[in-house]
Amino acid sequence: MTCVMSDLHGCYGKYAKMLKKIGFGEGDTLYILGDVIDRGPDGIRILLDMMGRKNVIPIIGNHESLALSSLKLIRDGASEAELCNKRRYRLWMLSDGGATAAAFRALPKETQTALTEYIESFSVYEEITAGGRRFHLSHTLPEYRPGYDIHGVTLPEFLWGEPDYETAYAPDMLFVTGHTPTHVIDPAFFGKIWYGNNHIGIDCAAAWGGRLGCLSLETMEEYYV
Ligand SMILES: [Mn+2]
Repeated sequence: MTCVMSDLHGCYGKYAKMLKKIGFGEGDTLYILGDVIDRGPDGIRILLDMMGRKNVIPIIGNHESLALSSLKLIRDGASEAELCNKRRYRLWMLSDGGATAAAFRALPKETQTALTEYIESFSVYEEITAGGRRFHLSHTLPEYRPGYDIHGVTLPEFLWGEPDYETAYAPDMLFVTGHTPTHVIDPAFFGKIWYGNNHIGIDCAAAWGGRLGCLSLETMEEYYV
């Protein structure tokens, strides 16, 4: 089974339940489309679990990108006062990064180093074939532009962009994204995976009172916790 989930946002319980529900094993591959950390309490715990699994492929989200420089400062022993002097740290704290920072601070330095290196290894996007279909997997996408070439898109657009869900970006590719909760795309889809115009939105608002969604790319079967 090849499956995708996104925007776990510290919800370790939902993550663990989902792995059990789908019977995730060594022959399976799970792509996680970013925003593992922040908002909920247990983002670091999820990252540590992911790091131990060769068949979990992480893709970077805006929360990991925003946190990374501060995580390195904490690893290198920065005090709270020093961190508060950094704009990116203040922005991270405004983005509900407090629980992530506290959990990271409590780790041994070797684990901190392993985690920052792990985040630096995250893909910007992946393109795969499953069930005879082509999929582009990324945290989000930039607005559509005529002559759009996905391979010319820069990292910030994959982290902070707002996709045009009304527009098919390519005729022969399904674009799977998180970042925007599906009920923002269509209020009728609270807690549900959304499909339209060769887009698939999989952020089912796990940390906003919704659910964690998981999609099998071979069968298009949906799973929820
Ligand atoms: Mn995001």
